[in-house]
Amino acid sequence: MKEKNFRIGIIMGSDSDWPVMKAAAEICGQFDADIEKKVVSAHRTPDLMAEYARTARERGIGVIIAGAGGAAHLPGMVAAHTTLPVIGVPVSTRHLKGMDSLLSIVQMPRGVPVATVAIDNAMNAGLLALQILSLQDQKLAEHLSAWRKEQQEASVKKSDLLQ
Ligand code: RP5
Repeated sequence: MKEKNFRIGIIMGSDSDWPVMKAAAEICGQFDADIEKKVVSAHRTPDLMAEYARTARERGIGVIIAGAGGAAHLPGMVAAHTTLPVIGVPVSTRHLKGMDSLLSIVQMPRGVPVATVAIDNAMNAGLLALQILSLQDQKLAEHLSAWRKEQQEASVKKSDLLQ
């Protein structure tokens, strides 16, 4: 089996977050990342969450993507237990449409950062994780540039539809 050069942790508070979070796994998979996916809840399994975060670096993970909805403490609590970069994905909710998740994730106190993407934008979390890892991986950096170029070309082609 081909050896994967970089490993990304994708965690979420509940399996109900997966329909949103799978976009992160899909884009990381496109770039051939080794992905570790898990349901880890800050509220329902706090000990497991702490253990996960404390041991992530020794398991070879370079960046953690954490998605949660509502009182979305997972990204912040994971960030409290590791110095790996943590990217939070606010998952939309039925009652407050994800504003609750967004504010819970983005308003971290000084000293414990979490990079926060837009509500339900797990794809951007995956891309940001890849970009961080590309600092140490030239091939990945080139792959990301090629992907951006394709996106640019596809966007330009859309003008044809306007004629
Ligand atoms: C959060 O509560 C999860 O991240 C999820 O977004 C939300 C609802 O969880 P379930 O009740 O669907 O398991 O912890």
